[in-house]
Amino acid sequence: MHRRAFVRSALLSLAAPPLIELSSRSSLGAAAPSTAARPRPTAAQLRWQRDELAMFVHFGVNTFTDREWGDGHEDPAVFAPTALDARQWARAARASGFRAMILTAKHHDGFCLWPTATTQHSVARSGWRNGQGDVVREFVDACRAEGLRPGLYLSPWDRNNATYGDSPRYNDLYVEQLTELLTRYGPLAEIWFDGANGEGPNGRKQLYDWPRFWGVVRRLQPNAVIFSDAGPDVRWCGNESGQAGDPNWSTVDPSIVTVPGATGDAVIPSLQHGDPNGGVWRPAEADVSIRPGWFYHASEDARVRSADNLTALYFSSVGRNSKLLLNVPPTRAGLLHETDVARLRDFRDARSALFAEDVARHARVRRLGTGAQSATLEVDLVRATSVGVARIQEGIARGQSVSAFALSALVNGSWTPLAEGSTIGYARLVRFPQVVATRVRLTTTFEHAPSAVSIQLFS
Ligand code: FUL
Repeated sequence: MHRRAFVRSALLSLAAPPLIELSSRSSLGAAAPSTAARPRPTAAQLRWQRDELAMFVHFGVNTFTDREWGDGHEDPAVFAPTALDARQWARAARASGFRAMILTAKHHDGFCLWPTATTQHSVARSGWRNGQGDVVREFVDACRAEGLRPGLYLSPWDRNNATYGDSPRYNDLYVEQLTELLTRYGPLAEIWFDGANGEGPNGRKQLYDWPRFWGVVRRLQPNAVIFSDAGPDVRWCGNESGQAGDPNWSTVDPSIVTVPGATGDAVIPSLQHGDPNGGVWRPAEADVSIRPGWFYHASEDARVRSADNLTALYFSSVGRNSKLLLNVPPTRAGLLHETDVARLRDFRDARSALFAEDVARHARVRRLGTGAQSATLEVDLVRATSVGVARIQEGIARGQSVSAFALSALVNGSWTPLAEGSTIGYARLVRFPQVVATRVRLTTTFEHAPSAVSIQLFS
């Protein structure tokens, strides 16, 4: 099969609607507690989650100075990609099953990848494309051409700008930068507000006007989700290693992390786990790089994650009710490195092989009783079938409720535990030692009103 057709069919099977439905109590006619007051995702949050995979693109002066955090004193002339091709980034992303991509329009060094009117510290002062270039434009165009949803990262921390630390003036400038990005490039899917702020004891202390920044995004890009430690739409998962929490609730108590970069003992646990009784829907995004650094360093060419490693990340992010934001940094040429592209392809092939065929798709399903707080469904595979992976999903459009699950299988006439865990949410991916089973049972415990749960099984 032609590679592209093969990828498409694999993705369709990944995205196929759940085949086994464990209906909510209300549809069984029982008196179900109302779910009306429970937080639910907005349409934009649902779309964000269904992307499953987004590619992060860290690119800027650091690419050329071999640094991770530029100090803001870089000469714009150092920005000199020799063969920049954003279409190559987007093609690699799409071919590997990614559905969105986020570019660092400005990192902490303050260098802007678009010709901004707000500062001289931008591509307009570089020799790239004779100072006429616009990386953001090329990025957004490439995303659209490849059917990916574009998003932008605009670092609040700015080590170059003279107004930084003069809080009202810098906030005005930051709003101008945001406004340029939000008005020039068409619809954006996600705006990424980084919580990093490395101001030292003698550094200039900036007081950010978060409500104003978020308000500007809402007004100019109402369909974009806003990411930060404090959301408001999508929260950081609390680490940069692609590990969503377990449990991972998409609801949070918004009084714990109120601003990006907030500190305190309760912050990381709240980002990692959310709160089953939280009053706000704010799912977690798991960001991580395919290399040790966020920016490209030739010295890391032999340290690109393997397909197995990436697949493990997929299980610890998408498979734990999160979304994987995987950084793949362009080289000084302005291209994704061939090793990284090959690993992305291997990652796609590994997923296609793992999720090739849902062996439960023709199975008979029985409900073995639905209590107020738990339910069991039994999948009759009819004949002995190898099973080693399960994909369990909750109908999150109506909220999240499962707090525990257990999987078991009928193997050679006896029921054998396969796996157990906590939350499900959008998706829970479970791997267990392969068994040859004739039946599989899934028992779920609900924290709130029962929700619709579905399962797919793979060998
Ligand atoms: C961090 C930054 O300091 C890193 O450079 C990188 O951008 C990462 C995604 O977020 O906070």
